Amino acid sequence: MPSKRLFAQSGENEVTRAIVSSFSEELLEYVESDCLIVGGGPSGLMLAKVVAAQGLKTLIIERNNYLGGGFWMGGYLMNKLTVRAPAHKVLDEIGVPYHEVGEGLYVTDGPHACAKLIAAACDAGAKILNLTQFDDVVLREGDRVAGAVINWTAVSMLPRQISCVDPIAVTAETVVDATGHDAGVLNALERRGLFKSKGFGAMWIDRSEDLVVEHTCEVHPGLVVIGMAVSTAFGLPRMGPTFGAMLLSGKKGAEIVLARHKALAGKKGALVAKNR
Ligand code: 48F
Repeated sequence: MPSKRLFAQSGENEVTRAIVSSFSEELLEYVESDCLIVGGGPSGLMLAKVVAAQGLKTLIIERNNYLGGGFWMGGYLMNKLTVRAPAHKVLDEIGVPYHEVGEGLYVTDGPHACAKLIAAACDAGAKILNLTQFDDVVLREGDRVAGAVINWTAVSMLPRQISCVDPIAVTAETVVDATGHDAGVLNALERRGLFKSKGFGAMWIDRSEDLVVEHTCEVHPGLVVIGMAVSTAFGLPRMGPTFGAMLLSGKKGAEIVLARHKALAGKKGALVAKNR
Protein backbone atom coordinates (compact mmCIF):
# COMPACT_ATOMS: atom_id res chain seq x y z
CA MET A 1 0.00 0.00 0.00
CA PRO A 2 1.25 3.54 -0.66
CA SER A 3 2.16 5.37 2.56
CA LYS A 4 -0.10 8.31 1.75
CA ARG A 5 -3.11 8.39 -0.66
CA LEU A 6 -2.71 10.85 -3.54
CA PHE A 7 -5.70 9.96 -5.73
CA ALA A 8 -9.41 10.00 -4.83
CA GLN A 9 -10.75 6.60 -3.81
CA SER A 10 -12.49 4.68 -6.59
CA GLY A 11 -12.45 1.12 -7.91
CA GLU A 12 -13.01 -0.96 -11.05
CA ASN A 13 -16.81 -0.92 -10.81
CA GLU A 14 -17.04 2.85 -10.54
CA VAL A 15 -14.63 3.33 -13.44
CA THR A 16 -16.56 0.92 -15.69
CA ARG A 17 -19.92 2.49 -14.76
CA ALA A 18 -18.52 5.97 -15.44
CA ILE A 19 -17.40 4.98 -18.95
CA VAL A 20 -20.59 3.10 -19.90
CA SER A 21 -23.03 5.68 -18.57
CA SER A 22 -21.15 8.66 -19.97
CA PHE A 23 -20.83 7.10 -23.46
CA SER A 24 -24.48 5.94 -23.47
CA GLU A 25 -25.85 9.28 -22.30
CA GLU A 26 -23.96 11.10 -25.04
CA LEU A 27 -24.94 8.65 -27.77
CA LEU A 28 -28.60 8.76 -26.67
CA GLU A 29 -28.55 12.52 -26.90
CA TYR A 30 -26.81 12.58 -30.29
CA VAL A 31 -28.94 9.92 -32.00
CA GLU A 32 -30.62 13.00 -33.45
CA SER A 33 -28.51 16.08 -34.15
CA ASP A 34 -28.59 19.31 -36.12
CA CYS A 35 -25.40 18.59 -38.04
CA LEU A 36 -23.80 15.21 -38.66
CA ILE A 37 -20.30 15.39 -40.14
CA VAL A 38 -18.90 12.25 -41.72
CA GLY A 39 -15.10 12.48 -41.55
CA GLY A 40 -12.94 14.31 -39.01
CA GLY A 41 -10.22 15.70 -41.31
CA PRO A 42 -9.39 19.43 -41.60
CA SER A 43 -12.54 20.36 -43.54
CA GLY A 44 -14.88 18.44 -41.20
CA LEU A 45 -13.22 19.81 -38.06
CA MET A 46 -13.37 23.37 -39.39
CA LEU A 47 -17.08 23.05 -40.18
CA ALA A 48 -17.73 21.45 -36.78
CA LYS A 49 -15.98 24.31 -34.97
CA VAL A 50 -18.09 26.98 -36.69
CA VAL A 51 -21.52 25.35 -36.48
CA ALA A 52 -21.06 24.08 -32.90
CA ALA A 53 -19.99 27.59 -31.82
CA GLN A 54 -23.35 28.82 -33.16
CA GLY A 55 -25.16 26.38 -30.86
CA LEU A 56 -25.94 23.59 -33.37
CA LYS A 57 -25.93 20.08 -31.94
CA THR A 58 -22.96 18.71 -33.87
CA LEU A 59 -21.66 15.15 -34.19
CA ILE A 60 -18.52 14.00 -36.05
CA ILE A 61 -18.24 10.38 -37.17
CA GLU A 62 -14.65 9.22 -37.75
CA ARG A 63 -13.60 5.72 -38.80
CA ASN A 64 -10.11 6.02 -37.29
CA ASN A 65 -9.32 6.19 -33.62
CA TYR A 66 -7.64 9.56 -34.19
CA LEU A 67 -9.15 12.69 -35.72
CA GLY A 68 -7.37 14.97 -38.18
CA GLY A 69 -7.30 12.99 -41.43
CA GLY A 70 -4.44 14.21 -43.63
CA PHE A 71 -3.82 17.30 -41.49
CA TRP A 72 -1.03 15.73 -39.39
CA MET A 73 1.29 15.47 -42.39
CA GLY A 74 2.14 18.02 -45.08
CA GLY A 75 2.93 15.44 -47.73
CA TYR A 76 5.44 12.67 -48.39
CA LEU A 77 5.61 11.86 -44.64
CA MET A 78 6.91 15.36 -43.83
CA ASN A 79 4.96 17.04 -41.07
CA LYS A 80 5.03 20.65 -42.29
CA LEU A 81 1.76 22.00 -43.72
CA THR A 82 1.44 24.72 -46.34
CA VAL A 83 -1.45 27.17 -46.37
CA ARG A 84 -2.01 29.97 -48.87
CA ALA A 85 -3.48 33.38 -48.04
CA PRO A 86 -6.14 34.14 -46.95
CA ALA A 87 -6.47 30.77 -45.13
CA HIS A 88 -3.58 31.65 -42.76
CA LYS A 89 -6.16 33.75 -40.87
CA VAL A 90 -7.67 30.46 -39.64
CA LEU A 91 -4.29 29.63 -38.07
CA ASP A 92 -4.48 32.98 -36.24
CA GLU A 93 -8.02 32.13 -35.11
CA ILE A 94 -6.99 28.81 -33.57
CA GLY A 95 -3.68 30.12 -32.24
CA VAL A 96 -1.11 28.26 -34.34
CA PRO A 97 2.26 29.86 -35.21
CA TYR A 98 3.39 29.89 -38.85
CA HIS A 99 5.88 31.70 -41.06
CA GLU A 100 5.75 33.15 -44.56
CA VAL A 101 8.00 31.41 -47.10
CA GLY A 102 6.83 33.23 -50.22
CA GLU A 103 4.26 35.90 -50.98
CA GLY A 104 1.05 34.59 -49.41
CA LEU A 105 2.49 31.09 -48.84
CA TYR A 106 2.79 30.00 -45.22
CA VAL A 107 4.24 26.96 -43.43
CA THR A 108 3.12 25.57 -40.09
CA ASP A 109 3.70 22.42 -37.99
CA GLY A 110 1.23 19.63 -38.78
CA PRO A 111 0.93 18.19 -35.27
CA HIS A 112 0.47 21.64 -33.70
CA ALA A 113 -2.12 22.81 -36.24
CA CYS A 114 -4.00 19.52 -36.18
CA ALA A 115 -4.12 19.31 -32.38
CA LYS A 116 -5.36 22.90 -32.16
CA LEU A 117 -8.06 22.37 -34.79
CA ILE A 118 -9.33 19.24 -33.02
CA ALA A 119 -9.34 21.13 -29.72
CA ALA A 120 -11.16 24.09 -31.32
CA ALA A 121 -13.94 21.81 -32.62
CA CYS A 122 -14.28 20.15 -29.20
CA ASP A 123 -14.13 23.48 -27.32
CA ALA A 124 -16.96 24.75 -29.53
CA GLY A 125 -19.07 21.79 -28.38
CA ALA A 126 -18.82 19.22 -31.19
CA LYS A 127 -19.09 15.58 -30.06
CA ILE A 128 -17.17 12.71 -31.60
CA LEU A 129 -17.89 9.07 -32.39
CA ASN A 130 -14.50 7.69 -33.38
CA LEU A 131 -13.75 4.15 -34.57
CA THR A 132 -17.13 4.50 -36.26
CA GLN A 133 -17.56 3.91 -39.95
CA PHE A 134 -20.17 5.49 -42.19
CA ASP A 135 -21.89 2.65 -44.01
CA ASP A 136 -24.92 4.10 -45.78
CA VAL A 137 -27.38 6.98 -45.95
CA VAL A 138 -30.78 7.30 -44.28
CA LEU A 139 -33.22 8.71 -46.85
CA ARG A 140 -36.57 10.41 -46.36
CA GLU A 141 -39.23 11.88 -48.68
CA GLY A 142 -37.86 13.10 -52.00
CA ASP A 143 -34.66 11.12 -51.35
CA ARG A 144 -33.53 13.78 -48.87
CA VAL A 145 -30.46 12.66 -46.89
CA ALA A 146 -31.61 12.53 -43.27
CA GLY A 147 -28.91 10.57 -41.47
CA ALA A 148 -26.27 7.86 -41.58
CA VAL A 149 -26.12 4.11 -41.05
CA ILE A 150 -23.00 3.43 -38.96
CA ASN A 151 -21.08 0.56 -37.45
CA TRP A 152 -17.90 -0.01 -35.45
CA THR A 153 -14.98 0.22 -37.89
CA ALA A 154 -13.68 -3.07 -36.49
CA VAL A 155 -16.76 -4.91 -37.78
CA SER A 156 -15.65 -4.41 -41.39
CA MET A 157 -12.28 -5.98 -40.50
CA LEU A 158 -13.66 -9.16 -38.92
CA PRO A 159 -13.63 -12.50 -40.74
CA ARG A 160 -16.89 -13.08 -42.63
CA GLN A 161 -17.98 -15.89 -40.26
CA ILE A 162 -18.24 -13.53 -37.27
CA SER A 163 -18.94 -10.19 -38.94
CA CYS A 164 -22.74 -10.40 -39.09
CA VAL A 165 -23.19 -7.37 -36.87
CA ASP A 166 -26.08 -5.14 -37.88
CA PRO A 167 -25.37 -1.41 -37.94
CA ILE A 168 -27.34 1.32 -36.17
CA ALA A 169 -28.41 4.72 -37.54
CA VAL A 170 -28.22 8.33 -36.41
CA THR A 171 -30.26 11.14 -37.97
CA ALA A 172 -29.62 14.83 -38.54
CA GLU A 173 -31.13 17.94 -40.06
CA THR A 174 -28.04 18.27 -42.28
CA VAL A 175 -25.42 15.64 -43.14
CA VAL A 176 -21.95 16.66 -44.35
CA ASP A 177 -19.68 14.57 -46.57
CA ALA A 178 -16.17 15.40 -45.29
CA THR A 179 -14.65 12.01 -46.10
CA GLY A 180 -11.87 13.36 -48.33
CA HIS A 181 -10.96 11.75 -51.66
CA ASP A 182 -13.34 8.82 -50.97
CA ALA A 183 -16.50 10.99 -50.98
CA GLY A 184 -18.08 8.12 -49.04
CA VAL A 185 -21.54 9.61 -48.53
CA LEU A 186 -21.82 10.55 -52.19
CA ASN A 187 -20.74 6.99 -53.05
CA ALA A 188 -23.72 5.71 -51.09
CA LEU A 189 -26.00 7.98 -53.14
CA GLU A 190 -24.28 6.82 -56.33
CA ARG A 191 -24.96 3.16 -55.44
CA ARG A 192 -28.66 4.11 -55.49
CA GLY A 193 -28.45 6.03 -58.77
CA LEU A 194 -28.99 9.37 -57.02
CA PHE A 195 -25.64 10.98 -57.85
CA LYS A 196 -22.75 10.55 -60.26
CA SER A 197 -19.30 11.53 -58.97
CA LYS A 198 -16.81 12.61 -61.62
CA GLY A 199 -13.69 11.53 -59.70
CA PHE A 200 -10.92 14.02 -58.89
CA GLY A 201 -8.64 15.28 -61.65
CA ALA A 202 -4.87 15.58 -61.95
CA MET A 203 -2.92 17.82 -59.60
CA TRP A 204 -2.97 21.55 -60.26
CA ILE A 205 -2.43 23.34 -56.97
CA ASP A 206 -2.90 26.89 -58.17
CA ARG A 207 -6.32 26.13 -59.63
CA SER A 208 -7.71 23.50 -57.32
CA GLU A 209 -8.07 25.49 -54.12
CA ASP A 210 -10.30 28.22 -55.56
CA LEU A 211 -12.39 25.60 -57.35
CA VAL A 212 -12.94 23.49 -54.22
CA VAL A 213 -14.22 26.46 -52.23
CA GLU A 214 -16.32 27.66 -55.18
CA HIS A 215 -17.98 24.21 -55.61
CA THR A 216 -18.63 23.63 -51.89
CA CYS A 217 -22.43 23.33 -51.74
CA GLU A 218 -25.56 21.47 -50.72
CA VAL A 219 -24.94 18.81 -53.35
CA HIS A 220 -28.16 16.87 -52.75
CA PRO A 221 -31.13 17.72 -50.49
CA GLY A 222 -29.90 17.41 -46.89
CA LEU A 223 -26.27 16.74 -47.88
CA VAL A 224 -23.46 19.32 -47.94
CA VAL A 225 -20.11 18.37 -49.50
CA ILE A 226 -16.82 19.93 -48.32
CA GLY A 227 -13.04 19.45 -48.62
CA MET A 228 -11.47 16.95 -51.02
CA ALA A 229 -14.83 15.22 -51.45
CA VAL A 230 -15.79 18.30 -53.50
CA SER A 231 -12.97 17.51 -55.98
CA THR A 232 -14.14 13.91 -56.28
CA ALA A 233 -17.77 14.96 -56.72
CA PHE A 234 -17.15 17.52 -59.44
CA GLY A 235 -13.99 16.23 -61.17
CA LEU A 236 -11.80 19.13 -59.96
CA PRO A 237 -8.00 19.00 -59.92
CA ARG A 238 -6.45 17.53 -56.77
CA MET A 239 -4.30 19.86 -54.71
CA GLY A 240 -1.84 17.66 -52.91
CA PRO A 241 -0.09 18.97 -49.83
CA THR A 242 -1.73 22.35 -49.32
CA PHE A 243 -4.59 22.87 -46.93
CA GLY A 244 -6.07 26.36 -47.19
CA ALA A 245 -9.00 25.18 -49.29
CA MET A 246 -9.85 22.48 -46.74
CA LEU A 247 -10.21 25.14 -44.05
CA LEU A 248 -12.13 27.62 -46.19
CA SER A 249 -14.34 24.93 -47.71
CA GLY A 250 -15.19 23.88 -44.12
CA LYS A 251 -16.07 27.49 -43.35
CA LYS A 252 -18.24 27.87 -46.45
CA GLY A 253 -19.94 24.53 -45.69
CA ALA A 254 -20.67 25.81 -42.18
CA GLU A 255 -22.41 28.88 -43.60
CA ILE A 256 -24.58 26.61 -45.78
CA VAL A 257 -25.46 24.39 -42.78
CA LEU A 258 -26.31 27.44 -40.65
CA ALA A 259 -28.46 29.03 -43.39
CA ARG A 260 -30.31 25.71 -43.81
CA HIS A 261 -30.84 25.48 -40.04
CA LYS A 262 -32.23 29.01 -39.96
CA ALA A 263 -34.55 28.43 -42.92
CA LEU A 264 -35.90 25.16 -41.44
CA ALA A 265 -36.41 26.77 -38.02
CA GLY A 266 -38.36 29.55 -39.76
CA LYS A 267 -40.58 27.00 -41.54
CA LYS A 268 -41.24 25.08 -38.30
CA GLY A 269 -42.08 28.35 -36.51
CA ALA A 270 -44.54 29.34 -39.26
CA LEU A 271 -46.20 25.92 -39.08
CA VAL A 272 -46.62 26.14 -35.28
CA ALA A 273 -48.10 29.64 -35.60
CA LYS A 274 -50.53 28.46 -38.31
CA ASN A 275 -51.72 25.53 -36.20
CA ARG A 276 -52.41 27.66 -33.11
O1 48F B 1 -8.84 12.92 -45.96
P1 48F B 1 -9.19 14.02 -45.04
O2 48F B 1 -8.09 14.79 -44.40
O3 48F B 1 -10.23 14.97 -45.84
P2 48F B 1 -10.37 16.55 -46.02
O4 48F B 1 -10.86 17.18 -44.79
O5 48F B 1 -8.86 17.04 -46.26
C1 48F B 1 -8.08 16.51 -47.31
C2 48F B 1 -6.61 16.75 -46.99
O6 48F B 1 -6.26 16.10 -45.78
C3 48F B 1 -5.65 16.27 -48.08
C4 48F B 1 -5.68 17.00 -49.37
C5 48F B 1 -5.88 18.44 -49.49
O7 48F B 1 -4.95 19.17 -48.82
O8 48F B 1 -5.56 16.39 -50.39
O9 48F B 1 -5.92 14.92 -48.38
O10 48F B 1 -11.14 16.73 -47.27
O11 48F B 1 -10.12 13.47 -43.87
C6 48F B 1 -11.22 12.64 -44.16
C7 48F B 1 -11.57 11.89 -42.89
O12 48F B 1 -12.74 11.12 -43.13
C8 48F B 1 -12.57 9.84 -42.57
C9 48F B 1 -11.07 9.54 -42.73
O13 48F B 1 -10.63 8.56 -41.82
C10 48F B 1 -10.45 10.91 -42.48
O14 48F B 1 -10.15 11.12 -41.11
N1 48F B 1 -13.42 8.90 -43.30
C11 48F B 1 -13.32 8.54 -44.61
N2 48F B 1 -14.27 7.65 -44.92
C12 48F B 1 -15.00 7.43 -43.78
C13 48F B 1 -14.46 8.26 -42.75
C14 48F B 1 -16.13 6.60 -43.45
N3 48F B 1 -16.68 5.79 -44.35
N4 48F B 1 -16.61 6.64 -42.19
C15 48F B 1 -16.04 7.46 -41.26
N5 48F B 1 -14.97 8.26 -41.52
